[in-house]
Amino acid sequence: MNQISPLQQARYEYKPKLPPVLAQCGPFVSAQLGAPTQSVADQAAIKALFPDTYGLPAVKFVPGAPFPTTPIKVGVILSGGQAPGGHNVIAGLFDGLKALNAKNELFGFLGGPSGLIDDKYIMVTDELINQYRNTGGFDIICSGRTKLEKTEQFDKVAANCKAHGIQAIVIIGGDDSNTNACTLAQYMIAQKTGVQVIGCPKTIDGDLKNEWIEVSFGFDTATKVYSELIGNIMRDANSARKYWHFIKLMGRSASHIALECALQTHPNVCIISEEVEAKNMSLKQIVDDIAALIVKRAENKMNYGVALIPEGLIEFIPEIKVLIQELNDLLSPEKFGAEFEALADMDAKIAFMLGKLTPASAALLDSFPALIKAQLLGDRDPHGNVQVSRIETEKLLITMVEAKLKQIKAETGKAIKFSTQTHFFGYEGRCAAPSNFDADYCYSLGFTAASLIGAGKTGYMSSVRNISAPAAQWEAGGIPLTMMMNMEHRNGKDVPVIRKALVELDKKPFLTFAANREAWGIGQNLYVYPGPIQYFGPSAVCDRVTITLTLEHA
Ligand code: FBP
Repeated sequence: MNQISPLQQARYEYKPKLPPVLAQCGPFVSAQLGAPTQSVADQAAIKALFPDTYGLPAVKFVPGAPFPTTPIKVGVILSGGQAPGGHNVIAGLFDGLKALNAKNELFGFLGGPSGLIDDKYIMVTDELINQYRNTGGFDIICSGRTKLEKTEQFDKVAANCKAHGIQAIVIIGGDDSNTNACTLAQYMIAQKTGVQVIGCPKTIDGDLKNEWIEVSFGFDTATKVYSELIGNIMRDANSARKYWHFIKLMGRSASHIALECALQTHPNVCIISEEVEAKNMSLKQIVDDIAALIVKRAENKMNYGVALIPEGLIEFIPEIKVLIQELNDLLSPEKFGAEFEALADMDAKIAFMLGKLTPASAALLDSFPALIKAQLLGDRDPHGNVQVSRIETEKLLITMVEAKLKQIKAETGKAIKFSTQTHFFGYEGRCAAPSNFDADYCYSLGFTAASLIGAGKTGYMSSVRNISAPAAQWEAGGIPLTMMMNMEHRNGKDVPVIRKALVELDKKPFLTFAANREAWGIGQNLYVYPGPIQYFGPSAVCDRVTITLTLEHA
């Protein structure tokens, strides 16, 4: 039985595009060095913590004389949540390493950082990688969320590298994983191991970006998949004209995904968490605004609509943020964690917490439907924190809007029909077959990582720039990991971390949305139906980049 779909079979033939410098010279390029860099903030503290990698210059690859290389061994891991294109990063890395020296070897450590620590790996070979070219998923070596941050873990990694003769590690991950890559690079220099560490920017959330990293890979494909699904739902809403669809979209913290999908599809409502925080909006205000729009549309005989809700919203609503902080604190092992866990059932747990929270937070928790209370008090993450992504914000909003509409009816006699459907789009897009953009970008990131290794660099993130233009105009190079760092207060301590890029309210993507949302809110026939990702056909359809990237670099 043929287990490969016809599309996957055809995608094996796709040849990802490279920035011209790599397409012409392969990994035999010269590293043109820029001026010394500094971290985005807290320069003195970051410099003290990363004395050997701080201030390194950014690197741009230019054509250079071939340099002879002796064979090297390299390890690679995929870290954190899946993002379309991860396999192509490994393919680009593999091809780049083999172009440097056909005897180079690539170790694929299994299951994320834990594979590197526990020395679980497979060898990446031609035969293996060829089965995964241009495919979605991380299943070639799988991923994991173990945090690689303790010295004992670094000691094990160094010992494993020494045992195998590995001279470089490539960490494909988001902001946290690349923060750890930065610490590991400093450790490897301080311990004189000679092991280079290179990062690659991954996450569908799109929140690992800056001047040098224009987007993290996977954002393009994931938002195209979600926009297709949203468009399909919009068409259904516009056909049946009887439901309001509340759609929660992944994005652990930042609202880039919701914003991009709104720009692609023109929903009636899209909440942007960063705006909620900036305007200090309460949950009640958000609900009142949605209810007001529902009433307005109903008055125009439109008892239907589509609302996009970012997954991270709950943590940006000021009073809920306080409640969550209090819960995290009260449920810590130092406070009442054990006592709370020992309670017989959820009712007892809720009563216990209501007695411990401040009056304002207790009143807020008590006002939530039972389902949300249980989700707020349910399983914690490995750090003991509330798992906000499991909270069904879309259902909470619907319940509160229903209550508001009842109140309106009681006050005005106006009965508003409000029938709902809920959706959560996240996993549907994380392992999709990469768009042409992500296939090209990821392959280029991996190939650039091989070139950085060839050029002897460590403590760098692979950087491919000018990516809103066709690949023939892309540039390749590296950015020091320390450049993206600042100090943040986490779990009671000041720690160095890569700064997360949230939606900026004074930049074109948000401003474009803000200028149009009122019209989209009350409009009829303003929905856009993007349809599925196209892999073959006219370039205007197949190679289109996200609206966010286009607007940011217009
Ligand atoms: P990364 O930041 O690790 O790329 O993960 C992104 C993400 O998809 C978020 O959007 C989401 O909140 C989270 O992962 C869910 O992760 P999990 O499936 O491990 O619960």
